[in-house]
Amino acid sequence: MSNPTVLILMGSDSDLTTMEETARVLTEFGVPYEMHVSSAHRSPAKTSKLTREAEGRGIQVIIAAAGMAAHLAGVVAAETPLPVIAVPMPGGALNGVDALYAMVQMPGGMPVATMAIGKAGAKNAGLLAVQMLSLSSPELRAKFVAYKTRMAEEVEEKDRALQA
Ligand code: RP5
Repeated sequence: MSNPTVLILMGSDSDLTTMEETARVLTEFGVPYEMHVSSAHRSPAKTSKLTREAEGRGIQVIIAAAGMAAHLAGVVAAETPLPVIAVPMPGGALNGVDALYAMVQMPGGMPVATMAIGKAGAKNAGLLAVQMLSLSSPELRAKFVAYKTRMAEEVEEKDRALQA
């Protein structure tokens, strides 16, 4: 695979089953990515190094997934000019609502694009990264338009089946 353009970070390997959905989407669109377990709290130096070096390595979008006290996306955004997409992980006492609130409540001046909790959010993080990269890639844009057309056709088929 060519050089990664998307960097996926997750706070724990327990987030992997959810974040495989992001990887699946990027693979489907042929977007090269790199995935690391790196925590804002448990391995701050590693997280900082991966973030600071990302742009110089050709990364264009960073996706950060974390659960509970989910600071990962925020600390990543603090150290890079790249756009950051946040994915709240389910689990913990509040099953992802805690992570959602942590991620969506970034102070003014420090945006992260926060997705839904869990697999839907992980899928959409991949798709939003594709859309961002599409701005400078007509080929990727065409694939995304085809994806949306296919989705509409699937809804149509389901409706036809319901009417039959
Ligand atoms: C967060 O705490 C991780 O992103 C994970 O969602 C959650 C629990 O981590 P583990 O205790 O399973 O490693 O930092």
